[in-house]
Parts: sequence; structure tokens; C-alpha cells
Amino acid sequence: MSECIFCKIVKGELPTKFLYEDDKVAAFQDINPVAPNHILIIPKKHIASMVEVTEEDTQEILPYIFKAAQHLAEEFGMDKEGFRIVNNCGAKGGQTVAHLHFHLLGGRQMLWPPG
Ligand code: D5M
Repeated sequence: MSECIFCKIVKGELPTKFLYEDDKVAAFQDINPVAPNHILIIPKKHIASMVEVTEEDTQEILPYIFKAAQHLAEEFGMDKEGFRIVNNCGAKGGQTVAHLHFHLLGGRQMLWPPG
């Protein structure tokens, strides 16, 4: 998956400052922020989308996504005021990068329903 832009970020082939990293996941600023805090949390393993997540992934990766989200929410002061986590899946879900990622959004009032 050498053409995957997020795999390139994980491999250090695209200069990107990691805001959080462990063995399983990495997090960095979204290039096109839609909120004062807009961080992408991704698995280091290439998984194309939510529908590709396996039973093994749910055990071995998803806990680390939650851990990263909690850590980042606290670090950026979102734990007290609230935040939103979004996963866009597939064309109608609005997914544009085919590597599983979670948008951690905060720093402003979120609205519902989303667009
Ligand atoms: O979200 C994909 C997101 O990925 C979108 O908000 C832009 C962001 N993006 C794309 N390329 C980069 C790089 N190189 N650095 C940081 N952020 C990036 P989706 O849910 O698929 O629409």
C-alpha cells in the first residue's frame, strides 16, 4: 500500500508532526481543519475503512484508538468541554482517504445533525 498517503505518513515519507504515537496508532493535525482542534487518529496498519476492520483488529487496535483519543482530548483541553469523534466510511459516508481514520474534533460547539 505504498501509494496510501497515511501509510506514507506512518513510514515517515511525508513530513508530519505526530501529536501522539504508540506501537499501534499515530495522530496528527488534519491538513484541512474544520474545528480549532482537528486531529486524525489512525492505525499504523493499513485498513481501508471501517468495514475492513477484523475481529483481531477490534482487539488489537481499537483499544489504542480510544487510548489515543483520551490522551489527546486531555492534552488539548477537550476532556472537560467536550469533543466529537467522527469516522467517515465509504463514498456516502464522505470518506476521501482509504485508510481508516478517526477525526477528533473540538474547540467549538458541535452541531447536530452533521452535514
Ligand atoms: O478525511 C480525510 C482527511 O484527511 C481530510 O480531513 C483531510 C486529511 N488529510 C489528507 N491528507 C492529509 C495529510 N497529508 N496530512 C494531514 N491530513 C490530511 P475523510 O474522512 O476521509 O474525508
